[in-house]
Amino acid sequence: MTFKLKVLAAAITMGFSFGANAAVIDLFTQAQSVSDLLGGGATSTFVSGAGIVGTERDVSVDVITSPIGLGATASVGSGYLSLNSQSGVAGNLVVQWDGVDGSMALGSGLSLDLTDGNPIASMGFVIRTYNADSPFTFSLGAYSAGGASSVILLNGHTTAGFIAAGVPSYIPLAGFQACGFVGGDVLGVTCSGSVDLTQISALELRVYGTADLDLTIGSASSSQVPEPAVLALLGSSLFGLAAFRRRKQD
Ligand SMILES: [Ca+2]
Ligand SMILES: [Ca+2]
Repeated sequence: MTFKLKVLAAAITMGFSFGANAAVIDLFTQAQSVSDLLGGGATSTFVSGAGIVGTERDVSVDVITSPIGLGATASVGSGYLSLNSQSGVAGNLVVQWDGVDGSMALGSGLSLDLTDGNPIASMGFVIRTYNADSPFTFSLGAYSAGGASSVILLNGHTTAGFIAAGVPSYIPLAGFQACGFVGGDVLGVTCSGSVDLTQISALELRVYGTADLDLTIGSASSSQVPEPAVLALLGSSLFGLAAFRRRKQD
């Protein structure tokens, strides 16, 4: 048995296929690679170019468990974000879209309307995992002015080999407003203040890997999702809560 941890598999495709309106986060076409070994903290790189909201993508890898001398590598290109870990290695991956700061400190350089002018209830992310051979959890955090934030932590889906269509995880935008929610694949929604989804200053994806994880994720955007499609596709307790909250507001 090889202990290679390929995190080539966490393909995050956020909502592309449902409508024309979309706030593109990252097409994952600008190549980037970062490798880390145990000790010495995380290793990070910063890449700028077209197809990245706020121009710059910050990526760090932090190996937390490893036999001597082995490590993990995150790479981006051809529409995918991947993480490859060597034998027995477990590591965490962080991807930030926070404008040009050249730092893994969380900046505030975005001015992003995740709704793209649409009702929050009609928008969401679809995060597709194309390959994940070990358990992992991941979070998506949205930040806005004044220290407001909302972070959704989810269980990732494992796959038996590479799945060409990907295995989707759905994150309705309204989920960021469902502070305290736990249910389904959602392990928690942690809020500080009231995040303004129309004025996002930073987005952050975190992947918490376990040993021998190979993960691949696809390109990322927030897109319009027709409600019947949402109901049919999601049917999740998270969306149910979002719909409940919306009815209360009406
Ligand atoms: Ca940055
Ligand atoms: Ca940063």
